[in-house]
Amino acid sequence: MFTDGGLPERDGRILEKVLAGPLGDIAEKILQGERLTREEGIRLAESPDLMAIGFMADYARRCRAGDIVYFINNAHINHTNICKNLCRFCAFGRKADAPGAFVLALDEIAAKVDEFKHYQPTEVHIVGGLNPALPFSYYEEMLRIVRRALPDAHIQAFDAVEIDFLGEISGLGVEGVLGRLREVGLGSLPGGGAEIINPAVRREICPQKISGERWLEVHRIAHQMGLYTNATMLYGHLECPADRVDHLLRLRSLQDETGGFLAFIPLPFHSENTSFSHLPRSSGFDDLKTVALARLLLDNFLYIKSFWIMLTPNLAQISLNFGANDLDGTVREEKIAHDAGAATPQYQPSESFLRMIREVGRIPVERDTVYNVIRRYS
Ligand code: V47
Repeated sequence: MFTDGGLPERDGRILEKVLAGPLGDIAEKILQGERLTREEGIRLAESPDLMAIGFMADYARRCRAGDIVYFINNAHINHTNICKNLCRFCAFGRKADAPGAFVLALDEIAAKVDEFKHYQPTEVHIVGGLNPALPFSYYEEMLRIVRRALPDAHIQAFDAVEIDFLGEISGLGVEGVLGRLREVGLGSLPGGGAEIINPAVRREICPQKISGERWLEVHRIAHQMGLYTNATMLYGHLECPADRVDHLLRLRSLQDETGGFLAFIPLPFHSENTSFSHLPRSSGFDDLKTVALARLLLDNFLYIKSFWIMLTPNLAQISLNFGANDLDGTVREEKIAHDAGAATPQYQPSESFLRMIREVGRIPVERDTVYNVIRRYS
């Protein structure tokens, strides 16, 4: 049964309570489809009222993006973990002579992609460290190999930090590199490397990494060239609520300018084997609030993705009621979170996504990277 506002009756009763509570003015703006300010974002980020925030985010999700929840049949490749940046939050990157350092030779990448052929992923997602020993031709050849083996798969590869690095080592600059990589199969950029845009936090957690401004600039260039990208935020380390809000607002501004972001993915910090191993994992409460905050502030993003590998399948499923509408994918092999202590599996079959999505009463859709529908399930 529905009330006049189009909400189920039960939701109407909850709405009344939210409107009468301390976040009522913000809820009113969400109902009117109005944009939230920085101050309102900070009030949400600091509020303990998870249920009210989740209710608003779920409402915003329903209005903006409907009842579909997406997943993708994809495969990840990490070609090297040797990295010159050695970010303090990262357990994956290491020096060339450190135990466990690796580089996949091009024939090893070819063999890996050959294995992928059995399950025909529609996306190959590639990221790695900034390895000074690899020439630009390695990256071009890697994409050629993937494209030759899986001509129909979309290649989402190299985050903005890697693209900036490739621009430097090749002398081609960001635009030159993106142009050359696109010729050999690059389809879009993943959202990694954003961390937290605030330079003071960045100095503590990743002093060698490009600035947040530069990260945004690389995405701006990609968007201007017609390449879609994703955006992430690494949270649960040294940042404060205002840092999260400012980060999201910078993404919102760039999206207003270019419209080139597809999905936003909040990434909960995993601390094992990092310089911050004394920090606990973010709570489930904080994870859900962060998803909801993103849905409420990022009013120009259609897709809020809960990366089940980092969030855990259970929390990722609950997050579907807190603003998320994408669970990412089958993945198959994941090193970045697992090196930092993630205890989730590295693979989930499509059937698991169908179950997770149906259990919360939503409609599962297998998508490709740019959200074309591959199959809508009843
Ligand atoms: O760039 C690194 C983050 C990112 C840790 O675009 C960590 O669809 C948690 O960007 N704990 C890589 N996070 C993963 C990534 C990603 C994942 C899934 C989908 C997409 C997409 C992008 O992971 C890194 C960094 O921001 N990271 N170390 C850590 N210890």
